[in-house]
Amino acid sequence: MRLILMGPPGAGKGTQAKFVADHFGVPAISTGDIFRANVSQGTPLGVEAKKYMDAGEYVPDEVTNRMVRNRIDEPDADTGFLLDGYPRTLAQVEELDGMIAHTGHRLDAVVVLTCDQDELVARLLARAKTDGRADDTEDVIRRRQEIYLEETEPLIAVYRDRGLVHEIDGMGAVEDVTKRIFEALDNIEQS
Ligand code: B4P
Repeated sequence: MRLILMGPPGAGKGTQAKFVADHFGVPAISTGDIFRANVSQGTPLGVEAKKYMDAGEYVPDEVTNRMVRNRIDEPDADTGFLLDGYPRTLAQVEELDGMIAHTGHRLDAVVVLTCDQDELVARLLARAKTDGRADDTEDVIRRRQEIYLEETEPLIAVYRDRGLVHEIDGMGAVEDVTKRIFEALDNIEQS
């Protein structure tokens, strides 16, 4: 199973990714988590990514694409993967198309989590209190929402044209959202 999980910041991508990846027996690959791990270890990639993440901007495509390509080449992704937070730009879509074509497989589905704007902001502000993420301040949250609308939301139409999009209501209890995702995906044909 080769899946993408999309949605605005706060829609529940990271929250749902683990459950969905476990259900299908594939690794959950979160570009945000990989960047954050590099930031906390102080690697050159982390130092580069931190400048963008702290401002709510996207890390440049070249850096992000190289990182995902390396991760997908690892053996645990041979039978599939769930991408959480990638692709986020048109250039990343094209790059991912190339990566998947290279393996002789195809993308099976794109899950788009939807959520009310007020609820998105409330969730991220709540996380700011518990997790202390540098990009969960009100100004940066607003910038992340803006950039999502400009750069990432248009990708949904691209995947919709390919017949891959499953739009899932991300409001309500976490386990209810998970159930909706499973219902949508359990009967799709896998490559
Ligand atoms: P991400 O880590 O992907 O951050 P995110 O969009 O905020 O989503 P996340 O998965 O963390 O949160 P979720 O909605 O699950 O990216 C961070 C940054 O990394 C980006 O801004 C960018 O700078 C960089 N980056 C990442 N990928 C990139 C790419 N491809 N290209 C360029 N740059 C990239 O959860 C939010 C909160 O809501 C949590 O506290 C959770 O507990 C809560 N929640 C979830 N579901 C809920 C529910 N049903 N009810 C109540 N609360 C819920």
